[in-house]
Amino acid sequence: MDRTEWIWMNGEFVPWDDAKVHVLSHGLHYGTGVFEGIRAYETERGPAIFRHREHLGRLHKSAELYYLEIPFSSDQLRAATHELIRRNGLRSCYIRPIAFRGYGEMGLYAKQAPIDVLIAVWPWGAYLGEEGKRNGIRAKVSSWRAISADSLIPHAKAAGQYLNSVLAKEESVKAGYDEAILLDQQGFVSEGSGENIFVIRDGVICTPGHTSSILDGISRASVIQIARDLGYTIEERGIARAELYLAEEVFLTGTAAELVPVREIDDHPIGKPGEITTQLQTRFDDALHGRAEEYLEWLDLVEQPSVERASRVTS
Ligand code: PPE
Repeated sequence: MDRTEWIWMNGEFVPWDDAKVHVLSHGLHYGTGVFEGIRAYETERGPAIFRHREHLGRLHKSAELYYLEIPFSSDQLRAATHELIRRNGLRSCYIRPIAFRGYGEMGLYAKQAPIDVLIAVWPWGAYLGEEGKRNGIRAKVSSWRAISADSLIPHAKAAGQYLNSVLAKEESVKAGYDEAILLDQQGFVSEGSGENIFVIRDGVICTPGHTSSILDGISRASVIQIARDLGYTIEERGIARAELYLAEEVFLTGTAAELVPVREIDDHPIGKPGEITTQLQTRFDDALHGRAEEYLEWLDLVEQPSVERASRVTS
């Protein structure tokens, strides 16, 4: 992991090595935390954060679902993130805000333990590899089912829930694949270990809906909008396992992964990245990097200090 200089922690900027928590932090023991994965991209007008407000909104909603109160507003977290990117001198980066129950009380009803909030930023390359992004990845349907909505909350991006993703990912990598695809409790397709999934059949772009234990992905929503704007039909529906093998094209979306084609599932070839996948990938990439006029509103520009202001601050 690439280190940066500063981390924002509970309202203060602290050096990377000093950003520490107590070993008896509640979140470490019980997974009681919620987090986000966000990316900032280099654009002509400086670093810009993709759908920043939506990510911060989801962070607060995830917290609420688990009865955690984040002691900072989205506006405060947004301003802190901007300043953090400026201080670290980054032009593009991954952004990881996390809020978790901290140190102060043990046991499951630990209302005396405060909520710690921190934001870290670091450069993070292609999540499933550059080669995977270009030529597609090989995936395996996991023997682990996705967490069900009657045990945990797939709509929340909560730390403890990721044990499910970790099991699936470990299994797929150990078996020689790049990524895992999880089925939901009914045996329908849910999502990747850290990505939403899209399956193209007869030219129609299909993706599992909200009742299939998915995270309501922000990349997913963006790609759906882009596809609709290009005139494609999108169906949110239950997807049978065999449809993965019968699909013309399959791809994954996520903040870390961006848009990644899938070229093989359970040793069934899907083929090299197809026409629709490639078109959506290019368009999505343009949106991320501020090259698509109609999606500029998705970008939260990190204002850079003007040369005048910067010199005033240093003098
Ligand atoms: N499903 C899961 C389970 C998931 O973790 C992610 C993001 C998505 C779908 C896609 O959501 P969105 O990023 O809003 O489009 N996974 C994050 C964590 C990756 C990690 O290894 O950490 C991410 O992509 O940042």
